[in-house]
Amino acid sequence: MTGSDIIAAVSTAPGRGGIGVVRVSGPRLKALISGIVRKRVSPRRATLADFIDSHGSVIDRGIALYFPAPRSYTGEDVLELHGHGGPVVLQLLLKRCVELGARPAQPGEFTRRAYLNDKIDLAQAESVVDLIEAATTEAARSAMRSLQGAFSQRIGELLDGLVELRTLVEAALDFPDEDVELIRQSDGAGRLSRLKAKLADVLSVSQQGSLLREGMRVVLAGQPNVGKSSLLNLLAGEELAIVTDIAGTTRDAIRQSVSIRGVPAHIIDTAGLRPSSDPVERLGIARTWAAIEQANVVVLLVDAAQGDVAADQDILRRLPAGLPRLTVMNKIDLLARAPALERGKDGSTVWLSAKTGAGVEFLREALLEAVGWQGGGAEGLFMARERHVHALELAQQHLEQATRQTESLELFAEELRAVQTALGSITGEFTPDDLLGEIFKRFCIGK
Ligand SMILES: Nc1nc2c(ncn2[C@@H]2O[C@H](COP(=O)(O)OP(=O)(O)OP(=O)(O)O)[C@@H](O)[C@H]2O)c(=O)[nH]1
Ligand SMILES: [Mg+2]
Repeated sequence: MTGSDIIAAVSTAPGRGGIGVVRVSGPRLKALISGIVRKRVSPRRATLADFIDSHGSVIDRGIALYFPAPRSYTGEDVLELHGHGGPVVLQLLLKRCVELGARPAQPGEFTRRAYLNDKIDLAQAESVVDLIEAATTEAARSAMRSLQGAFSQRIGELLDGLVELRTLVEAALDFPDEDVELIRQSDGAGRLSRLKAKLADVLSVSQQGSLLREGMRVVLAGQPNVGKSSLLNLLAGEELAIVTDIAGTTRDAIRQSVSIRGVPAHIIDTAGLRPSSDPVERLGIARTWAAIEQANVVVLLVDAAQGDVAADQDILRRLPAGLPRLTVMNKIDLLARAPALERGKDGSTVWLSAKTGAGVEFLREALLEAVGWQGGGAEGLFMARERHVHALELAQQHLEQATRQTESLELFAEELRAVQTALGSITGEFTPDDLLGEIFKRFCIGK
């Protein structure tokens, strides 16, 4: 338990609703409870009660729920007052709690206390936010899996394997005469390569999870009139952008978030790229290039009826190197050509019609492929953040460096320690003290 003060906040969304909840957490809430509710509130039972202000007038009538420490969300005493969901009523309830010794909670402070009191680890705490912010069903499901500990468990398994290896290495350092032999006998090399394989696996799943959380930024680019706005409207399922046969219709970038088989995609329709002397159009074109800089994948649209012309080649050449790209040959209805997906070295080409919708499924497939989505649904995925991906990549780098340290056992041990620090930063729980504990537990040094 942390020796913290009492915090209180309205936990339901702002605005009006059927029910509103004020949540309070802190050490010893008994006095606060009796200042608001004039009857006994039994632990973990719904108690219908009047909520009273300092003059004894009734603020609201609702349900009081009391969760004594440590069996609560935060691990401290927690009180929930379920009243009517009006902003004024809820503010009055909050004010009453503050009069009775609470202070307004900081953002995320309840979950932070849950973490500090070991109710959940850091990755789980983060997945609480991810669950609330999930933009698609798949994102919500994978956030829930992280919250239940699926991600933390995978990190835990990695740490277990690592600690075993480190224990060996530390022992070898303590008994220099036997070091190489000891590590050979205990299959040190085998352990190291299994650890690498496992880490690569977790990293790949985490990258997928991170994609689910952040979504992909897709920029539709190309010459004027090739059908970018038509394609945005098709993907969005509504007429968001103006479509005309006048070249240079779109000026401002238009953004819309859609779900592509459960993966959030932020689609950006842009001003057509061409030399222009119109100052407004030039500003629009500058924005197109700015959007391309931020993209995860760029879709170059080409009018299939005209074919891939020099202007399209110019645009292709100006795209940032290394940025995943797709080519869409649009308007196949004019050619009576069948939709198709052709995979090539420099990105796939999709033949479709933004007007009839033929071939759009191929585009969805190609987009998912371009950002490295491995498909098969989100089953088995867990929500991960860029922070986690970075930490895993760092761990991977140190593991690679460890592999190259064949000369010095000290440097090898040092790299392994760095791997552990990186992994431990994900769950926020593994400190050097824990490592010492592990070593003592497994090896009898005093023997
Ligand atoms: N036949 C046919 N016409 C299309 C197709 N897609 C777009 N068009 C037509 O092409 C014209 C231009 O379409 P837009 O979607 O406005 O093109 P854009 O690329 O956004 O053009 P700008 O905003 O000017 O850069 C319109 O008349 C559309 O109806 C298609 O697949 N088939
Ligand atoms: Mg347009």
